[in-house]
Amino acid sequence: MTAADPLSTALAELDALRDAGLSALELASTPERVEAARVEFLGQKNGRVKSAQERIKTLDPSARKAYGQRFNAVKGDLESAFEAARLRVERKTDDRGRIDVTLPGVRPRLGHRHPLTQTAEELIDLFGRIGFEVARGPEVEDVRHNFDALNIPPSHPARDPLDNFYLAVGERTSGEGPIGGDVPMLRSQTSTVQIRVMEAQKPPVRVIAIGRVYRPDTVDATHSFMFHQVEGLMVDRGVTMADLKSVLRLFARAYLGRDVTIRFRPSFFPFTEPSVEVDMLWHGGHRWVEMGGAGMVDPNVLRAVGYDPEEVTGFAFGLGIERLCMRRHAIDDIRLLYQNDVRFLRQF
Ligand code: FA5
Repeated sequence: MTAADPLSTALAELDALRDAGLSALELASTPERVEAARVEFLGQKNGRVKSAQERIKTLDPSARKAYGQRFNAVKGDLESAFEAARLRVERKTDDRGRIDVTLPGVRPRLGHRHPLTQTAEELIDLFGRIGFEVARGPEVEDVRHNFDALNIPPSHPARDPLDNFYLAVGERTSGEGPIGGDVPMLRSQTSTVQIRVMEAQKPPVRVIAIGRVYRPDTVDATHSFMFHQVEGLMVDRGVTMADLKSVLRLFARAYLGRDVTIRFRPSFFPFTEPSVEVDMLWHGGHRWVEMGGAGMVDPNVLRAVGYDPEEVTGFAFGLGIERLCMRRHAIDDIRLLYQNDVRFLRQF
């Protein structure tokens, strides 16, 4: 075994000095103890830091730069720790070490709910006022609820493995045909909950479902690979497209404000006919951003859950919760909602 070289030994001792000094200062609970720790470590005459400084002279000139740098860092750390300790004990105790209970304390900073949670709660409240109850469904779904029962044919591009998070399909061999049935997946839309609700209850139905959905989308200012949707479903005798548009306009005004403009564009979803996409005029007023999709529930979907499309009709919608929250609070990048930076979160 070779002995450690003098520089390594000296650096290790500097680190040990720092640890000893920091713990002495942290443990000191009265001004006297803080002062004693200061004299021991940072004292001008015989302080341990001073001795460590002298040691540089004993080292080979080639080692002095490294030692000097480490020494300065250790000294800086101890000086900051002393300052922190001094402030901590300052005036809080009298000369016998007793705490002065009349001094103002440190106000604890209270946490609060995340803006997305606040948005979800507000949506539940707003839709609740017009008679929508809350329904829930699992985030780990099966292909039947995510696609089959929603009238999305086996060959539909929305099922592409590159656009979905399928689970446990690693052992499939080619030639097995489209992914279907019980194959588990992270749901890509909350429309799955429409099916679960209709399978479980007879009309009339008036529900919203809020939750996370997953898609391997490329992340940018308005896209994330995990986001939240609010799904709405109303099925009853005589429900029309006019009801759908009124509910969405009412909701947009209530949540986003009277001055927010929304528009409906003809679109296509396999589970609604006719279908629309709903856009909102983004903050700044220069561009439209898609808020969600909607439409009249396709008769095939109603039939598949045992409803009679001759008797009842329905509308459904699915809106992106992040984008609603962003529009409401003029947030320009979805990623801010997921970075957990308290300076951002504190504003809501
Ligand atoms: C759907 O997901 C349909 N299930 C909506 C629907 C429900 C139509 C019921 C008809 C009836 P779409 O893929 O367009 O549609 O997504 C709906 C909304 O989710 C978008 O308008 C957008 O607001 C939001 N969204 C979609 N992808 C992302 C993403 N990667 N990041 C954040 N939000 C997203």
